[in-house]
Amino acid sequence: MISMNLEGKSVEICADCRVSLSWQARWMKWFLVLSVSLVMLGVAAADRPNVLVIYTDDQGSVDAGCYGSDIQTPAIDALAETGVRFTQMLAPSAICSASRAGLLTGRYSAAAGVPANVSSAEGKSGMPHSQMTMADLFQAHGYVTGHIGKWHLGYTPETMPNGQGFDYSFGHMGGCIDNYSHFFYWSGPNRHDLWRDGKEIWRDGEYFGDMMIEETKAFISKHQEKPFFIYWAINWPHYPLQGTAKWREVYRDLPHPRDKYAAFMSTTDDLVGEVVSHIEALGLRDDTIIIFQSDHGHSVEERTFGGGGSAGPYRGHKGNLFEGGLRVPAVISWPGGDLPQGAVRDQMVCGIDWLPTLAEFASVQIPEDHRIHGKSIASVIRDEQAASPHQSLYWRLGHDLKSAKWVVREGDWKLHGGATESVRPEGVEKLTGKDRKLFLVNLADDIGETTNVADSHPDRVERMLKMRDDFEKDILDIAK
Ligand SMILES: [Ca+2]
Repeated sequence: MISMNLEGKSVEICADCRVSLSWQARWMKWFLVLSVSLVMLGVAAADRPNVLVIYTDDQGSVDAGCYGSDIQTPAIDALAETGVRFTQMLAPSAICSASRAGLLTGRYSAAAGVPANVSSAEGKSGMPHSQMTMADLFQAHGYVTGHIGKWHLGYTPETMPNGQGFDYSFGHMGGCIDNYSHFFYWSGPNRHDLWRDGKEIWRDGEYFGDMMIEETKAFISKHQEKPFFIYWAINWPHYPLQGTAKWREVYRDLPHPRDKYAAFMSTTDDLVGEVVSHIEALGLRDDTIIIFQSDHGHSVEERTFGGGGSAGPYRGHKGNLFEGGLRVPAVISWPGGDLPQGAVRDQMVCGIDWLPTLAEFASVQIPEDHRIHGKSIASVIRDEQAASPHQSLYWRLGHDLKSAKWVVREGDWKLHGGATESVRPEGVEKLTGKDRKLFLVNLADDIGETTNVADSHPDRVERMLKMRDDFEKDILDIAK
């Protein structure tokens, strides 16, 4: 059963009845946020900043110029120069759907009902409709909300973007597409996947990057008088690596597959530059909060030729919970918001923190009885001496704890359960059976997570296992 407390009235919805109750559920979700927005009339919608969340796909931990990369990303670097860059921004998960669910709900992805990837097939559900997303929240506070790009959180009317708080949606619903035909890019029989507001559209042969720029710019132009909230989930540099000829030429001497990945990453940066320039040209830059972040670390899958991206000093990659899977390039820039510029923050923060942080910056109140795990990092953004709001964090990747990968962080300590990896850095020992069961590191001593010290710290392992059980209980409690 799902229990919602609405203006003092407790409403319970049978989990199995969610589909048939979809419109009732939608109204209830809306009332949940509306009941708060009514008391927030003191801040007029027009006085609120615009929000643009740019969420790239499979961009490696250090794959941007401002992180010391050899890949040219002038537009992302400019956001860092006009804002705050993070060295320890941890993705809500190490795979696509779960990371997006964590970002959009401010909850641990397992608590958002998406502990793993959801199906890319039409007709299959994804993130439960009952979840309150950033878009629901901002929409209820007078924002016009738009989704551009990748979704990968459900392929039914109520779990597609228009069912999850977005006034407008343009993009693909599954995990990835060929950027010219817009067919799902995976093994087996494939199918077309391009949608506008829940209706399939065909744009044969048109480059998806150009279409995303056109759509994002048009949405901003159309809604420049009203505050807008845009979730621009750029489906790049996720495979297929389809950068432009200009950048392929620039990187032609790099080794395969870094050459193709670098070209695609710089092409991704071109998209960001085009949209930021448009915001500037409209005179909206000071009033627009821009967040730039990757959904998790780089891929080592076959379809990306086994690599191309870089985790820098970190072990791991997409699909595992080593730092190379979780630590992502991340920047916030809001020139009119009196935030530091050209600043760097090393505190432990997480993608689930953006919902409460943006809510604070935009004077959008989260309903008091609505439970999230993210915490506002406004103080960290403003002050390099401020402590992380998190003493601990938790990740579970997989539906069943017994077979899932999970991680508990407590300060610099990190306990892994079920750890696996497809590729490991040169010189690092292969994980043993014992390592795969429990693997303890202190990141202050071992940022590369090379050595399991669980045997030397049995009390700490015990304590962190107890913390895991408590996190799991809390997740179960929210999911009830
Ligand atoms: Ca991804």
